[in-house]
Amino acid sequence: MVKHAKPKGFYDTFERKSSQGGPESETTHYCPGCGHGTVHKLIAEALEDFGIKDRTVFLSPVGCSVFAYYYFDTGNIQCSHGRAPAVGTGVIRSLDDAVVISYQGDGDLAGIGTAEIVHAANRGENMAVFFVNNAIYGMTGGQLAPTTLLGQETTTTPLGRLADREGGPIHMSEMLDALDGPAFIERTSLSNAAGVMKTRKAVRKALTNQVERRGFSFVEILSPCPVGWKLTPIQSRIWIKDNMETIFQVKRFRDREEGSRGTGRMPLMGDEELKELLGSDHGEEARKGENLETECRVKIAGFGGQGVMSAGVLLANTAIGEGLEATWLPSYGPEMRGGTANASVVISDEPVGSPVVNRPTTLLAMNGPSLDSLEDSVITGGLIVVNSSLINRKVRRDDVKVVYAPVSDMAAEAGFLKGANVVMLSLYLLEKGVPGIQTLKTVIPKSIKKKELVEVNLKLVKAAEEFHAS
Ligand SMILES: Cc1ncc(C[n+]2csc(CCOP(=O)(O)OP(=O)(O)O)c2C)c(N)n1
Ligand code: SF4
Repeated sequence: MVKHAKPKGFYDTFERKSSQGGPESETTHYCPGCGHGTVHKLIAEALEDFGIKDRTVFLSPVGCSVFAYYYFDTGNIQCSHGRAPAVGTGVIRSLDDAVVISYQGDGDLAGIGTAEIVHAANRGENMAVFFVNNAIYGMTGGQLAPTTLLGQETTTTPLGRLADREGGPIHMSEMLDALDGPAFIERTSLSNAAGVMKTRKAVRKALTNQVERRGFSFVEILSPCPVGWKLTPIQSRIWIKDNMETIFQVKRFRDREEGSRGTGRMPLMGDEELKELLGSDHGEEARKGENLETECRVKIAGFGGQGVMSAGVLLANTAIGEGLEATWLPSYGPEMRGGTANASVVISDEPVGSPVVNRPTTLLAMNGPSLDSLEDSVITGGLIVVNSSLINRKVRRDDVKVVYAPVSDMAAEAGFLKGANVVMLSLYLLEKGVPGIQTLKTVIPKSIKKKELVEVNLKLVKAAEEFHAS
């Protein structure tokens, strides 16, 4: 007996909001005859049969399938248009055991996210990509997509797509097959029951590859959009067979037994490599007796050319050199030089959740405009170090600790004005104690490319030490 039931990869009920304000629904939001429902079911069945739904992270795209997170009982992330392969890269590289599914339409994958999919495939990232190609932008009303057939009428090509005007349809499977990275590439079709069964197999193959860590798998599925095509569901299936399949050849392009050759399968940098890179003992020795009380969120701000970015990199490297977690996030003003710029550095004992610093625990203000714009953002009890060579006023707040230091003058006295950033950074380390100034001294020779500048920078650290001790 064949039993038809909703696979356990789906939620029992789809608790999405009704657009009419009515009750929640057990049905999907897809139009009758839409291929998304079929592909969803094939994936949900495989998740159940393979017992992997609890370790699956499902990436919903922008497009008609944006609401996939209402259906799949998995981890879910809704990604910006076309960016699912980039998000998936982050997920798979940080969660060793995850099964990552990137589910994307043709506007999403072949139009807006062309770069992301090509590079993820080239790197052989360990993810399964299901590319639902319905030759149209379905959600937004049926505009031309990169995969629209020549002559096909869409709302933006009412007289049909012209090669001379819009270019020809992009063949994504063939394009990715030109790369060394992917492990598995197949194009299937939902034109009839046999095609659905082949799609089922390809979906399962891609997910098996995921579980076995074979790298990047790509399944392109020719799929009906009856509403966008202005055809009935049955006419749509016939249209796929007669039109899409003649342009997009249904076949298996690649099935590499040994899996991807890309870097997606390479281990990330381990402790030993980090130690070698940073030349420090990566932790215990340097931090003896020290504890980081809270997450440190540091904003280093000044005008372009003052070295705020490199000070941020040095700070993050110094923290990493002590076995701490650190992120560095640059923010540039509109001008390269003369405009304002700031670097956000987050340092923590734990992995850092976000590199964004809105409420710094410390502000290192290299110039007046930076102090003016960021003074109020510092948390109560925080620290502000002011470059008094360039900032004439005092800090207005009385609920933060303030250190005034003529960092530009100190750097100029040492014969290297550009090194004011290192003086500033050193003062921060001396104030906080963690990461330690000794670690900075080991990081400077590794980080500063121009060897002739190493000595003068170490001299600036010393100047800061003398200032701090005075
Ligand atoms: C950055 C951005 N640009 C444009 C849009 C508008 N938009 C929403 S869905 C969509 C088309 C999606 O088409 P496709 O990927 O083919 O999926 P389908 O709806 O056909 O399944 C577009 C352009 C958006 N939401 N975000
Ligand atoms: S517009 Fe097309 S792709 Fe979107 S739900 Fe309807 S049939 Fe499916």
